[in-house]
Amino acid sequence: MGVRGALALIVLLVLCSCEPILALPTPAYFATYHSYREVEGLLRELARCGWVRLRVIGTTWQGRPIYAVVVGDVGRKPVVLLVGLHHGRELISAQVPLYLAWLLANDPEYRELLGLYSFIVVPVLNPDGYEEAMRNPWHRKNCRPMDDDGDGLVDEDPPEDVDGDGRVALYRSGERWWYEGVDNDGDGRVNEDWVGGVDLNRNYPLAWELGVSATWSQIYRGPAPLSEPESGALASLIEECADRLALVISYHSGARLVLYPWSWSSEEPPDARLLRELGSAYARVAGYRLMQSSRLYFSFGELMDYVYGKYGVPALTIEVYGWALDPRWRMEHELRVGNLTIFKYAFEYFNPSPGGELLEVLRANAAALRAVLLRYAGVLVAGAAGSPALEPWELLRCWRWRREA
Ligand SMILES: [Ca+2]
Ligand SMILES: [Ca+2]
Ligand SMILES: [Ca+2]
Ligand SMILES: [Ca+2]
Ligand SMILES: [Zn+2]
Repeated sequence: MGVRGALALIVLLVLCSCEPILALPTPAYFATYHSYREVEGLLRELARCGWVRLRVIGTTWQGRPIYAVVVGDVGRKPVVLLVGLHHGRELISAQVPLYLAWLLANDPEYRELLGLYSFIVVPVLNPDGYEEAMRNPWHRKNCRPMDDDGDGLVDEDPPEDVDGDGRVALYRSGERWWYEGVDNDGDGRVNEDWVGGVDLNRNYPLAWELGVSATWSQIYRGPAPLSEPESGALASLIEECADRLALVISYHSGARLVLYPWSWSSEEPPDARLLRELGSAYARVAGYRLMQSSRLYFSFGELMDYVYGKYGVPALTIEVYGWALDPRWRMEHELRVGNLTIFKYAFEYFNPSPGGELLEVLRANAAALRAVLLRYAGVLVAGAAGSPALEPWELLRCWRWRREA
């Protein structure tokens, strides 16, 4: 055995001899993105904490389990539901709830929240889309097998990284735009039948009928409301705990915004004042802008509208990162060759770079959620119909936290 071998053996022995009961990762784990398999490993590790349970709430088209991390006493405490990754390419929207689940398992400041609330965290609602986005950073929808061009072949021609630079470029020339790729099936068209799919955040039953019915569209609503295993699983989970829900947050990326209902209408929601208060408290701490969702753009059959519209539960959509509202960034990241424009930064458009930038987004969102939950504990807990009234000592704690927050 060489010096290296001996060293490895020593490291191994040390690791084995002092292996903790829980092998929870450190914050550094969250500074990079992980495959879905690695995410599953993390979730299993979290579930070894006494106050954390792991549930499989459904199975995707490609057979991947969809997990819910259940933290604290969901039977007694009002439930805060956190949902990430409706859209494959928005990897950061999974990282935020994963990080929060880890904090709730690990960090005393966040575990303290379990005195007031319980949490259900669905960090990756669209695991197939998550994995597909590793190949094609433009991938948004789920992976329901679909023959978009009606040639009898399913998902046969997605974009690909032809020049091997690790990116899938978007080309534009005048009015015409297209993605990097080859004609996989030799039908004379390039990238005409991507993997999947349905836009899961257009598949919920509220105002679904107003959504886009063209199957090739990035915002295709699906053949029926809740037609997809992913959205169906989440809807069942919500139905199960609806009478105890205190707050629902749906994480996305593409911009830096806090959005409140409605998405489908420019009307004010009945609880506009409360929703704006919650939203602006979050926005202030995280450094985002607050806006009614429909002011960004209209969307139909979307989760936040569904939970707020059907159950009256306060719900927010947080766009945690992205450059959609910054045309200058986009221009700076485009390459111009004659009248051809090439854009290669899909990943960076939706996701912070690994390292400090990524950790900063996670920390800002964790602090913002904690601040909102403490500051508005009184109203959120009381609002969770069917949840038992707070004990006097709990109210006292609310009051103390309110002053801190
Ligand atoms: Ca086809
Ligand atoms: Ca397809
Ligand atoms: Ca083709
Ligand atoms: Ca084809
Ligand atoms: Zn999204």
